Amino acid sequence: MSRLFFFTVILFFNFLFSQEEIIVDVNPGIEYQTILGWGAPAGLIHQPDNIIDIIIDESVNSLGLTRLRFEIPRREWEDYFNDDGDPYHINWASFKTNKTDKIVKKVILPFKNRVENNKEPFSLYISPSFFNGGSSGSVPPYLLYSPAEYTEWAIAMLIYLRDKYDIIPEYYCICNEAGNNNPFNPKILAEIGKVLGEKLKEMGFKTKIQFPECVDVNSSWNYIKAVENDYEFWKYVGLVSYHLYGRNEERTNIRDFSWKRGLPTGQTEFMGLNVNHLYEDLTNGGVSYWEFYALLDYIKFNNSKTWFSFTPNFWEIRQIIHYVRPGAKRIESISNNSNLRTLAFLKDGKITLIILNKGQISFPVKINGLPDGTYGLSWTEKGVYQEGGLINVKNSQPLSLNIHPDTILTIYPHQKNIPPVIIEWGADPSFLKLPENKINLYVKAIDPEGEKLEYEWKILEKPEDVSLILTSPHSPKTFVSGLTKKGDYVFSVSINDGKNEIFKKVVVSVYDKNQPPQIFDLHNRIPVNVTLPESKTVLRAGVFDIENDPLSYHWSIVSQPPGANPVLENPDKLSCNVSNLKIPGDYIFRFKVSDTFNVVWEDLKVTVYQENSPPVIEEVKIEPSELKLPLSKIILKAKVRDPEGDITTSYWSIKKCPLSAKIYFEKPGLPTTQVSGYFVSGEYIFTITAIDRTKFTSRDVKVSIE
Ligand SMILES: [Ca+2]
Ligand SMILES: [Ca+2]
Ligand SMILES: [Ca+2]
Ligand SMILES: [Ca+2]
Repeated sequence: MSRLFFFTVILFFNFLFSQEEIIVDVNPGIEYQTILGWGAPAGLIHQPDNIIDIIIDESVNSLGLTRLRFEIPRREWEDYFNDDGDPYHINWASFKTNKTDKIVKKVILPFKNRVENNKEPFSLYISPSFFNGGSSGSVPPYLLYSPAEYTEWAIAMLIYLRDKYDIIPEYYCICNEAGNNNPFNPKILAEIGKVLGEKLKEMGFKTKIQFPECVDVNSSWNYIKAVENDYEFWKYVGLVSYHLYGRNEERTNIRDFSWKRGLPTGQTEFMGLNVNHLYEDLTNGGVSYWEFYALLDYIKFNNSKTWFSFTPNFWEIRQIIHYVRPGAKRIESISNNSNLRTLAFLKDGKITLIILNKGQISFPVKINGLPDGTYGLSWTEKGVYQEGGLINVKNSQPLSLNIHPDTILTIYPHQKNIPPVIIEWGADPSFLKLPENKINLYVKAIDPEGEKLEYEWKILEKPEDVSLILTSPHSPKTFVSGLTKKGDYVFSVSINDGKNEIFKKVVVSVYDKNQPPQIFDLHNRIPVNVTLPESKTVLRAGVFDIENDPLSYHWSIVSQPPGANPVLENPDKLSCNVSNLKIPGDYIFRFKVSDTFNVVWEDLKVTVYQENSPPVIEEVKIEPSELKLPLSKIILKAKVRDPEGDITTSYWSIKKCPLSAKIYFEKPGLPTTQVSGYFVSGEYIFTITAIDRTKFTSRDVKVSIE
């Protein structure tokens, strides 16, 4: 240990007296938020099957992520058609689960198992999207205007996840980015939140509402202010979250408001995240959850998407989140030079300190307030991860270090010998096409204690009757020859620091011919559901080719309703506009892609629905006919009809009533409902909204009680 300390001092010596020393004071007496979880990119699901498990492993075990977001598959779960028009009865046949099952099996369970293997709390939240212009499609009006129907839609998913997979989300966000390209607003969220929140409580779900999750901090703050006095709503809110895509000056307001109400905050989406965002969110935003959205923010794929390396962002952000685990409290740490930012965290009586120097000069630093003990030292300098061995704090002495330019440095409590950290590994090239039959396998690791590492490569799986030669199986890099048959070859490398042994697997696929392109996420949008007189949509596909061959696309019409004459405007593009969909019925479009060696295709059905007219509220009756106090209940009875015979749902709300009256609907989501409670004399206006698949109509019912 003393040898390593000596090494560290020498390492920093050259820089040591270059400038005046900066003082960093760590003060565990002042505590801020508790860290609850670090979130993973929602896009994990879109990665190729053969690489997803490796990405999840690195995301959980190296980067330290513990949280996932699940977007309800909107084009599949109950979507365009309401299940049965009764929000108090789930017609399970209308709730399609293929995609949900795939996401749970491919991402959520493997991720959850890894987090729980580390004895850490896994956390999940649900956040459906309703973008008018997105692949999700717009919100169906029955979800927007009937909080009872929305509640059924959400609860059905929670019941499904619980009963089938034993998964219970911590939070439910009603709309991803409410107000951004969708018709949600603060009042609608609060109305749904109250009904959903009460139902969750009643059914014994621990799930709380995550709110408002707007596109940026300032819009989120406006949403909060719009409903800040609606305490009935706030009692169901468990997390205040925001995205970062616009103006973000109001972070401290959101933080202070939330903390005052005992609520944690979270940053839950931005593409292009770096360590500065994390710092701002942890300090000004006071976040307890911080979440990635784009996988590319920390992973760099090779051209074939068969392998990846880590970006400098991965290592810089890892300097914080790998070491600061759920349950840690952020505590005060102050530097007397604003160019040097610091973060400090307390867990189990031990302190982790992070120093961020994003400037171009190095600084000598003196750190006060670290408890006596042994600390590990690691840093990422110009995007390169490095280990500095161990250092000791004795007799409450300050610790002197030098922070290099463009460096994020972590001083963490060293509690036991730590296994080597793998920086990169893989095969080069990452796959082979016969007759090529040789590759290089490589791994690069460093040990936190600076221990000498030993390597051993092994063959785990190979096709029969193949003999492979590994030229240097005990080196970080080895050449392998003899991959002469097609199939998957699985290698493993063990890395041993004398006390811990870790393993990595490398899978090399050998093909005997060019591989066809893969089509994914074939869909139409803008709009997703076409109802006349709307007569156009956009056909979209995603394609991936492992050899990165130049690709050509072709959309065509396979079948259409009699008399139809749709026009494909740009059939040679990935995204093709189709117009003149003037006849209702099913249109089958074919998307074909060629890499010049292979042609593959998939078909997409687009249904065009007949023109729709809104439901009609034919009559409303009130019982009793004599409305005289004392009165403890009345019954509202509406008769709703739809000209096309669509499934309709309805929702009752109170538009106006005397201030001192306290009344509530027994079943506001049914045409007939009892209204109970405490009535006083005065004027009451009840509103019923009747909703079919695309339209709604409302009627006010005025009642005088004497
Ligand atoms: Ca229903
Ligand atoms: Ca070690
Ligand atoms: Ca190909
Ligand atoms: Ca209708």
